[in-house]
Amino acid sequence: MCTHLLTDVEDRIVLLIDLDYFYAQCEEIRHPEFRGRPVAVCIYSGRTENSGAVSTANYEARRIGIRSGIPIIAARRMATQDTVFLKADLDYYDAVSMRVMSLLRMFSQKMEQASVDEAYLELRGKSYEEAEEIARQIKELIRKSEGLTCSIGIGKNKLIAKMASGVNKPDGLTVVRPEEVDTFLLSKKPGDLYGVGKVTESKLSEMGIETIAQLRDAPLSRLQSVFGSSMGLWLYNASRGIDDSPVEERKREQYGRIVTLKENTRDRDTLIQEASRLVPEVISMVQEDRQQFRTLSFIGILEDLSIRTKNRTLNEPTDNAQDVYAVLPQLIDSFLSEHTALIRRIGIKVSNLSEKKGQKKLLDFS
Ligand code: DCP
Ligand code: MG
Ligand code: MG
Repeated sequence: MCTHLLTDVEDRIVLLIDLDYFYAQCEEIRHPEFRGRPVAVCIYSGRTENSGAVSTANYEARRIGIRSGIPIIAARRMATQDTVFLKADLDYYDAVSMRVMSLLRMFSQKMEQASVDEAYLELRGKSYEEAEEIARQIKELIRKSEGLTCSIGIGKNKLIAKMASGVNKPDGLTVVRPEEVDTFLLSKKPGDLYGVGKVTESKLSEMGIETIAQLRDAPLSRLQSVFGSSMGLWLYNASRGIDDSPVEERKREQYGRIVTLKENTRDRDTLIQEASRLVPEVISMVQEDRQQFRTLSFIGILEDLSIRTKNRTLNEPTDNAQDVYAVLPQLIDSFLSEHTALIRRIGIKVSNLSEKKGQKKLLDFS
């Protein structure tokens, strides 16, 4: 069965699905009255009324200069009268994200979630026409079930798919066939290669490399002497559209869930009760992935938004909810004895994972 290893890379098609202006689009869904107005979703640091940063903005807001990463104060200066400023509701966006990701999983066994709003899917044995049709179905499904638009890029590898997804945002669908890769890349700048940051870009520029064509002319040895052997090789390959990195689910290191409390509190019973409510969901994720954990953490986010954690490592790995219920009150007690501030959000997390052996799913035998 290893004969297909060599053809692996050639016969695959990669899709990158990225949700458009994700946090802001989530807000437009539950507040249709905001549609058409500039919307900025902000993470407030809490220090002063407007301290913090914009985490994302809808396209109306981007048109007036409001975008991810800028200080809220700067965004307020650019804002028109009808601009809406909202506090980020990460629990809500996470829940939407999880639902979208499970929809995407239906389209391929090979999926890699790359961030809260994007994932790579790998298709095999399909034509580019078929891949494009699948992309349309994905867009339709996400729109029907969640009301969200996304942009999809299709290419022969992750690099090309990711770059293609950015071409026609929002609600884009861009296919770059293997024979189009050269034209596509030569129309871009080195800084457009996904993975080239500002530092690399300016180093390249110092070397006199301003275009992809010039990057291709640079000898591998020169790139490696400036950027190190692996980054040098990556640049050499990327400028030629070569990227062999596999689409694979990143190994999870933890499972967890966080909620915002109805009101800030230090009440032991309330904390135990609210934390216990998170247990079934976390445990079912662990069990579904056939994992076990040894470490359990109670997370408390205090009034000033600082995050504090109490951990307990068990002697034996487990995937059992009862073990969690047994330890939680002790963790909460020691948390309360160490921190005097009111608690605003709480969470539980399990980590120190290992695979649960001996129970295979039917699928594994096929
Ligand atoms: N995000 C953030 N801070 C940043 C960048 C992003 O909090 N500096 C969050 C908010 C975004 C989400 O991550 O909604 C996804 O990031 P994207 O880069 O995909 O940006 P958007 O989905 O917001 O916009 P686009 O339509 O360009 O994909
Ligand atoms: Mg996005
Ligand atoms: Mg994204």
